[in-house]
Amino acid sequence: VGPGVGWVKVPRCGYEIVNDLSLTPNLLQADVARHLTYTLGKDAPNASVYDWRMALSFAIRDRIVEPWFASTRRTWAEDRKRVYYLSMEFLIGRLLEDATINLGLRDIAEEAMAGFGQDFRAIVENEPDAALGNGGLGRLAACFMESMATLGCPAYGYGIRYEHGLFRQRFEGGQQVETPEDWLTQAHPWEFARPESAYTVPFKGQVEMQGGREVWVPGETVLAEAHDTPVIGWQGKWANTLRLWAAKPTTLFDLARFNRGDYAAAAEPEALARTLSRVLYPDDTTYQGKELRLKQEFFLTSAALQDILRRFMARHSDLRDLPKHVAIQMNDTHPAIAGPELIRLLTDEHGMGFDDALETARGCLGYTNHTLLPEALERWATFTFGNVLPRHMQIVERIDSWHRRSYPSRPHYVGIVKHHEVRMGELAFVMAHKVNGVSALHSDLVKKNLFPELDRLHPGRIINQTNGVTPRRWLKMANRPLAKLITDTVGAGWEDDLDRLKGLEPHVKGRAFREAFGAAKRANKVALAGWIAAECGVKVSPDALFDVQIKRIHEYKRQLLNILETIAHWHKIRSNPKGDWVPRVKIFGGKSAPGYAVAKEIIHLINDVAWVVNNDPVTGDLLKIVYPANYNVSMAERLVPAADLSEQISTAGKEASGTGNMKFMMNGAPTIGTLDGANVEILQEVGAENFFLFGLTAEEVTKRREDPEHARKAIEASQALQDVLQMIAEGRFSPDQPDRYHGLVHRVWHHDYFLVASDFDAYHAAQAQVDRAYADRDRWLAMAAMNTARSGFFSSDRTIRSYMDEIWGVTSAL
Ligand code: B1N
Repeated sequence: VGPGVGWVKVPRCGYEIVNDLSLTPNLLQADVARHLTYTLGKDAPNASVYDWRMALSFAIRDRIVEPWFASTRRTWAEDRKRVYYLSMEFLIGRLLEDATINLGLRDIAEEAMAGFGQDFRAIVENEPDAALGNGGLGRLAACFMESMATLGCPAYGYGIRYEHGLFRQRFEGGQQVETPEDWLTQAHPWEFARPESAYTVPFKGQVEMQGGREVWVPGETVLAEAHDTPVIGWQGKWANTLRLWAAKPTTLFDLARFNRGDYAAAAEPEALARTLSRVLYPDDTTYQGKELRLKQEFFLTSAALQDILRRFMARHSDLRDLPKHVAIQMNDTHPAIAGPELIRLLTDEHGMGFDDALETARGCLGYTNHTLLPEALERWATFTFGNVLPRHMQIVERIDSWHRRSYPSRPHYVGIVKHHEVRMGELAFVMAHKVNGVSALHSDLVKKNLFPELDRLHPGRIINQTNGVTPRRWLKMANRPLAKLITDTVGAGWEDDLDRLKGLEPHVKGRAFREAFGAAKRANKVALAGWIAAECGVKVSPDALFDVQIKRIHEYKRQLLNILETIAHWHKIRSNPKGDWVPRVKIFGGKSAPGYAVAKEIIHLINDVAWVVNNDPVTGDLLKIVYPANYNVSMAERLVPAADLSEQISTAGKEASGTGNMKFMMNGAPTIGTLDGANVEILQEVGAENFFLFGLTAEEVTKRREDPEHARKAIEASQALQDVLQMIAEGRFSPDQPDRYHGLVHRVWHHDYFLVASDFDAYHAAQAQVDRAYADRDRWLAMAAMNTARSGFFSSDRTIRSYMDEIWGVTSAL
């Protein structure tokens, strides 16, 4: 059925459908039993947890389909503008429990499964994490999808259906070992394959002049096949689509080559096709100029744009109207080929003039910058770029000269093509009508340091959109004890109106509420302690302070600072074991990029220190260090609700925003942190009395680096740091190989780019302050509760509303 044909208006887009069913456990049980029997072909007595999980997932998915159709129909009927979020990463995690939460079926599902003698938790945990992303950038895309659905913002997410998501991490002798992740070896019950929605994506070849026109004659083609996963919003009022492309071979050129007897070449497209959507690049905030990555980026972008134009043309004929109906957001520069590709489609395929095409494309496109780190800024050698995308190379050069001509007299003009490289940041900037950073501080630095000249040429184009996280997954679902306390205190409705958490503030003054808050936290800590015992073989007390740093391992995030300070703390306890110490559990989680040797060495050190400290009878329960392997979204869902302290200690100016910091705040864990990324705004919201601030500011960092002796001076001024470095250098934590960390210690002394030494004493002092605050339990609980109460700003609903207003020009359909 085409748009508007045979469509009956469904009031409020399926809201009633969900609630009218007033689904009881019995009704849901019937659905589960039906799917178990007829979809899976299993008899209940022989069904495994996997089978039950599949049956329940299909039963829940059935509930999503109606609101999903209703949303699509409504968007067509009202001819609404749609948002297209293009991202190489969607770190969505598990979907089953989240779906039950948003449909209001969480408890009903639990009861229904209990009726079959099945444990709902075990079923939920049987689902593999969909790890189609590295870290914050990918998880942000997933939170945005959920918020767009909640807000009734008509939207598609476009990404790649990687066969293998982010690698699995194991530790062997304390060192990271990577193994492939294989979430798709099991059936994926949430997606619908759409073999009828497939597009040909061309690569390579050459551009020929034919009848006075440039014609791209590709050398290879690949088929992009759509796989749709519905994304349901809070209370099932709206659902959008996450459309992931799988690469399939086209036989277009195979046959010709095959007939010519060129069998190896005939097999080439097939090999290329299979590789294209095979694996996610495991780099986070770094970048390697690999041809396959460029092909993946173009594969995603071209398929998405063809799909977008097809949808537009089904209803409209004048492509100059595209910006009225289409908003395309580029999640970093990874899909920045969207600018030239849209121009190519508009000119080469639809006959529009270049200037009109450029204006039209820019009217649609927005660009989000997520990092200032120079090693993350994509730049492709013109050789590679021109080889893989010869027509786009011409178009990029034309965009560049057009832009240069518009601003002829600028002495500091920054070109898109420079020193035989295509700079994707500049390209994305020029092709976007809005460019945004992801926190107030970061957006400021994007203006001042990253694109100063482009900002002067296009004042007002750069804006800020501070990140956010979805409170449905990160509070309602992950932290049931606290969610219940919040509802009992301020009533329901905070889930999609998070500013209502402010209503907790007056209650924080009452002892009873603080105790209830403490009881919720303790329940989460008891659960985590059980899991840690099982996972790491370490016994930890739920009364100890749970101090958590979970994120990718990166020098700028400074896990090294944390472990060095932990050693100093251990050393101090040992010098006075009878002292009045606050017991602490240091929890680390995170993966290193496989080729990032320095990060891997930090992992090794943390594990080595953990082994020595955990086996030290002198410090005993006063200090434990745990580092569960394979940190991912579902591990974060366990750790965040149980955390007492949130470690956000990056070198100021380096963390664009952070989003973990927001999750901890929401879950009542105060931050120990630097003035970096969104920490600045967290501090502003929560107040200095509820935040442990330390360290150099971004400006001070720049200044400090001018002194080539900064590290030596800082170390010489700090006895504690000297002792720590001495112990490591002597092999105290690596008795089997005493010189193991000589390189690491040498780097702290002589190449301390991220200023670990310069911030050490301030961090050490801030940690002592944390201990004092925690020792006063009542004061601590008030701080923790204030963090939750003042976290409303960090809902991704606020972020998405702002994107809708300031970038996309779309309104809610609800
Ligand atoms: O994006 C997050 C921010 O909260 C983090 O501060 C930021 O580090 C993160 C290349 C990236 N920036 N850049 C990346 C990821 C993969 C890749 O291949 C770069 N990730 C971030 C959300 O805004």
